[in-house]
Amino acid sequence: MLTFYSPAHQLHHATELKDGVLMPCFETPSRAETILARVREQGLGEVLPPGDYPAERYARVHTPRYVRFLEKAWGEWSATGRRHDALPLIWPVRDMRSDIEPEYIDGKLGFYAMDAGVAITAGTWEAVRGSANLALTGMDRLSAGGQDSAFALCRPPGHHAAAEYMGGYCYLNNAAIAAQAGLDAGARRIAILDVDFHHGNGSQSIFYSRPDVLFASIHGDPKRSYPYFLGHADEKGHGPGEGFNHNYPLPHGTDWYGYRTALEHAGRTIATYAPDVVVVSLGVDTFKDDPISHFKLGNEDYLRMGAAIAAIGRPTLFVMEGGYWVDDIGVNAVNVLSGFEAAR
Ligand code: 6XA
Ligand code: ZN
Repeated sequence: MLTFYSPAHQLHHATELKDGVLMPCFETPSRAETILARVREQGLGEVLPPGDYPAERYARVHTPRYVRFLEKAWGEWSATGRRHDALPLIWPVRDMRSDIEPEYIDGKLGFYAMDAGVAITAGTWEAVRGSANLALTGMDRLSAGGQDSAFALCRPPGHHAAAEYMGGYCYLNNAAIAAQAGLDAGARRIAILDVDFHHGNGSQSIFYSRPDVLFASIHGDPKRSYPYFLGHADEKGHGPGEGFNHNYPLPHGTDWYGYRTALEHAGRTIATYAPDVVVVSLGVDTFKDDPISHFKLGNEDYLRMGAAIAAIGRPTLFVMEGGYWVDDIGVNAVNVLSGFEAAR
């Protein structure tokens, strides 16, 4: 399997507000480097750089004003004399206006964010672009034919980012950008299977009213787990998208036996949909030792997860999302890919 990787991710290392305290993000550069090392150690296949793409490609699923904000945010923040990470501190909830973009950067940060887990630093935009370009390059290779799977080693992750907001370490939605690129290259249907511990609220939101991208997510029940405000089982899609959104919220402490049932159901649902490509939002924060998540999967379970994804039987693009127990992140992520290949 081809892996797409770029060192640009190293330009983004940020702080987050967690438990009421400003601290280094759990989402660190060492995550991607550990996965890359494991890809090489296991001889998974060639490691290739991304292509370059114009911002218009991101604006196929994000609004142009949001993409422009991401590009300019650090410049506007640092022009005020601040050199530390830019974090939002006010958010437009419920009946407040979301049509008028504030002019001042402090207003913009809240306007385009869902939480305080998305600091913007001097290198964030370069890293974020690089990450989206990996997903685009992976999808382009699948669309060109001759490859049946690829791995975009994306960092920062993407699945919490919606058309017009960032959140949960995510800025551009890499999986959604790739899915749209697949359609733009001629695919009729794409499925996104999100196996990260956290519900992929951004991916759901982007495609909620569309039948051409089916979204299925297995995650910690939002009644108790981030992102709290989306990811319930009764969210089935809207209008032409009705019936194309499938959420599998599972309780804290879910182990492989509980997880497998949901995964197999999601796999059958996707196989019936017969997509031209499956995009897997690959988070391994379902691991038993993950410091911010609450499932109980073990190292070997990720091999089984890969085999279950292979059973869907479609060309597959893996897009890296979460996973914060760095000691095992390489083994777990590459186990999914090896399990997939062994079962193909
Ligand atoms: C809140 C925790 C964000 C969750 C990030 C994640 N700062 N999403 O792993 O998949
Ligand atoms: Zn996650």
